[in-house]
Amino acid sequence: MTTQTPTRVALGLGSNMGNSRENLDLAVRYLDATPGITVVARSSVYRTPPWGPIPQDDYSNMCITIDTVLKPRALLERGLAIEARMGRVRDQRWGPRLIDIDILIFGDEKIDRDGLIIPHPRMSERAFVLIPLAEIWPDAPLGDGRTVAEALETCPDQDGVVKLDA
Ligand code: PH2
Ligand code: MG
Ligand code: MG
Repeated sequence: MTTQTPTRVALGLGSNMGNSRENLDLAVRYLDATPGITVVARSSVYRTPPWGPIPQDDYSNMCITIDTVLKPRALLERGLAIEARMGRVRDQRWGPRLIDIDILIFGDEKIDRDGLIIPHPRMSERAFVLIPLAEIWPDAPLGDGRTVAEALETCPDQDGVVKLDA
């Protein structure tokens, strides 16, 4: 039998519908219950102003790191299945959501294929991603030569991101 070496992966989670804290917790539990996925670390939860063109409620955002033997596409599909099982209905791009599970970093892989782009193309400008991720994996490679901690030095809009009580 061969044993595969797991890959360290960063996921970004967000919710701004229903009980956002519970939604984040449940998503982490579903991920951790997935064969081939082990949750390694979870950040604090942050209240963050909505980013993008659509006026909507504040988000709760957090990041987790996992070790996984799943391939990127299988991990994406597992995230989508968890979103669907939790009742997410997809309508507006950038719009409000019950739960969003995004693959941010997958080892040092670079992928741009059939809608799956890794590292996540917009994370280096988003305080609601970088601040929680820097808590648990400051050295994470963004794919552009910078680490998460380095990108945070120049990232805009950090003031609106507020850590919630544990
Ligand atoms: N996700 C979006 C759009 N805007 N804003 C915040 N603060 N947090 C998010 O997770 C978020 C967003 C679409 O994925
Ligand atoms: Mg997203
Ligand atoms: Mg998403």
